[in-house]
Amino acid sequence: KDVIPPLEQLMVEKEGYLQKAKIADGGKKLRKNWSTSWIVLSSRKIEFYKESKQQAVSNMKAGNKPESVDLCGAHIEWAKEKSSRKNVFQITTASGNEFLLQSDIDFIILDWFHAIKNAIDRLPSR
Ligand code: I3S
Repeated sequence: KDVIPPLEQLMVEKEGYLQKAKIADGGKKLRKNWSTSWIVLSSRKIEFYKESKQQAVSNMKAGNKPESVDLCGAHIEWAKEKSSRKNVFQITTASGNEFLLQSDIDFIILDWFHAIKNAIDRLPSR
């Protein structure tokens, strides 16, 4: 029998391109490597797609899953000191994954910061 996921989990709140660098995995530091990522925010998670949305859809058909970030218990903060780039913030997950997100365009990064912060604040902190 198929399990139908709750509607709220399917609702995309925001999506678009940002620069992304994963800098830690499970608390273990990683070498910073910026790349463009298609970011999809829904109420409980963020998904990072490596390619364009169109590419992502065909990748998904091939059974490839995007990198998914559980926002429950996550933190978001501006991270000026973590990069020479402007407009960088960091998301740290409860599992110790750390991501930097960046855009040169001020209003774009501000919109993302507030959208993700609101999503985190609405969730139980665990
Ligand atoms: O924090 P870092 O180590 O200065 O970050 C830079 C490096 O990740 C660099 O790559 P290499 O480790 O291969 O040299 C990147 O090209 C830079 O973009 C990183 O610095 P910024 O300031 O752009 O985050």
